[in-house]
Amino acid sequence: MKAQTSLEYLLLLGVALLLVILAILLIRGNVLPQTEHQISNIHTNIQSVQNSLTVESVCYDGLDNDGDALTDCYDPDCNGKQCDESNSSKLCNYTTKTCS
Ligand SMILES: [Ca+2]
Ligand SMILES: [Ca+2]
Repeated sequence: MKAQTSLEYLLLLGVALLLVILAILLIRGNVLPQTEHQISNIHTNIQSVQNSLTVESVCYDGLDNDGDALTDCYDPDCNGKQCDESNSSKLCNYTTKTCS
Protein backbone atom coordinates (compact mmCIF):
# COMPACT_ATOMS: atom_id res chain seq x y z
CA MET A 1 0.00 0.00 0.00
CA LYS A 2 1.43 3.33 -1.00
CA ALA A 3 1.95 6.08 1.49
CA GLN A 4 -0.60 8.88 1.24
CA THR A 5 0.61 12.36 0.45
CA SER A 6 -0.15 15.36 2.58
CA LEU A 7 -2.56 16.59 -0.13
CA GLU A 8 -4.56 13.38 0.14
CA TYR A 9 -4.67 13.77 3.93
CA LEU A 10 -5.92 17.34 3.51
CA LEU A 11 -8.65 16.21 1.11
CA LEU A 12 -9.73 13.43 3.46
CA LEU A 13 -9.77 15.87 6.38
CA GLY A 14 -11.85 18.35 4.34
CA VAL A 15 -14.39 15.71 3.35
CA ALA A 16 -14.61 14.45 6.93
CA LEU A 17 -15.12 18.01 8.19
CA LEU A 18 -17.91 18.61 5.66
CA LEU A 19 -19.62 15.38 6.69
CA VAL A 20 -19.44 16.38 10.37
CA ILE A 21 -20.89 19.82 9.62
CA LEU A 22 -23.67 18.28 7.52
CA ALA A 23 -24.47 15.76 10.26
CA ILE A 24 -24.61 18.52 12.90
CA LEU A 25 -26.94 20.61 10.73
CA LEU A 26 -29.23 17.64 10.08
CA ILE A 27 -29.27 16.56 13.73
CA ARG A 28 -30.05 20.06 14.97
CA GLY A 29 -32.85 20.27 12.39
CA ASN A 30 -31.61 23.50 10.93
CA VAL A 31 -31.65 22.33 7.33
CA LEU A 32 -34.99 20.74 6.52
CA PRO A 33 -37.30 22.77 8.80
CA GLN A 34 -35.73 25.99 7.57
CA THR A 35 -36.32 24.91 3.99
CA GLU A 36 -39.92 23.99 4.86
CA HIS A 37 -40.35 27.39 6.52
CA GLN A 38 -38.93 29.12 3.46
CA ILE A 39 -41.33 27.21 1.19
CA SER A 40 -44.21 28.26 3.45
CA ASN A 41 -43.10 31.90 3.19
CA ILE A 42 -42.88 31.63 -0.60
CA HIS A 43 -46.41 30.17 -0.70
CA THR A 44 -47.69 33.05 1.46
CA ASN A 45 -45.98 35.57 -0.80
CA ILE A 46 -47.46 33.97 -3.93
CA GLN A 47 -50.96 34.13 -2.39
CA SER A 48 -50.37 37.77 -1.48
CA VAL A 49 -49.31 38.60 -5.04
CA GLN A 50 -52.32 36.68 -6.44
CA ASN A 51 -54.66 38.65 -4.18
CA SER A 52 -53.11 41.93 -5.25
CA LEU A 53 -53.46 41.01 -8.93
CA THR A 54 -57.10 39.97 -8.75
CA VAL A 55 -59.99 42.32 -8.15
CA GLU A 56 -63.57 41.85 -6.98
CA SER A 57 -65.15 42.26 -10.41
CA VAL A 58 -68.81 42.69 -9.40
CA CYS A 59 -69.71 44.41 -6.14
CA TYR A 60 -73.41 43.47 -5.97
CA ASP A 61 -73.59 39.77 -6.82
CA GLY A 62 -73.12 38.37 -3.32
CA LEU A 63 -70.10 36.39 -4.54
CA ASP A 64 -66.41 36.54 -3.73
CA ASN A 65 -65.27 36.99 -7.33
CA ASP A 66 -61.51 37.17 -6.71
CA GLY A 67 -61.25 34.46 -4.08
CA ASP A 68 -59.81 36.56 -1.25
CA ALA A 69 -62.64 35.56 1.16
CA LEU A 70 -64.14 39.08 1.02
CA THR A 71 -67.48 39.61 -0.71
CA ASP A 72 -68.77 42.77 -2.39
CA CYS A 73 -68.59 45.79 0.00
CA TYR A 74 -66.51 43.75 2.46
CA ASP A 75 -63.77 43.66 -0.17
CA PRO A 76 -61.63 46.84 -0.30
CA ASP A 77 -61.56 46.45 -4.10
CA CYS A 78 -65.22 47.55 -4.13
CA ASN A 79 -64.71 50.76 -2.14
CA GLY A 80 -66.45 53.54 -4.10
CA LYS A 81 -67.86 51.18 -6.74
CA GLN A 82 -71.49 50.55 -7.63
CA CYS A 83 -72.95 48.06 -5.14
CA ASP A 84 -76.60 47.89 -6.19
CA GLU A 85 -77.36 46.42 -9.60
CA SER A 86 -80.53 48.50 -10.02
CA ASN A 87 -79.21 51.74 -8.54
CA SER A 88 -75.95 53.06 -9.97
CA SER A 89 -75.75 55.87 -7.41
CA LYS A 90 -75.30 53.46 -4.50
CA LEU A 91 -71.62 52.90 -3.77
CA CYS A 92 -69.68 50.61 -1.47
CA ASN A 93 -68.10 52.15 1.60
CA TYR A 94 -65.35 49.79 2.72
CA THR A 95 -64.93 51.49 6.09
CA THR A 96 -68.52 50.90 7.10
CA LYS A 97 -68.99 47.82 4.85
CA THR A 98 -72.20 49.34 3.60
CA CYS A 99 -73.86 50.04 0.28
CA SER A 100 -75.45 53.47 0.27
CA1 LIG B 1 -68.75 40.13 -5.77
CA1 LIG C 1 -63.34 39.30 -2.98
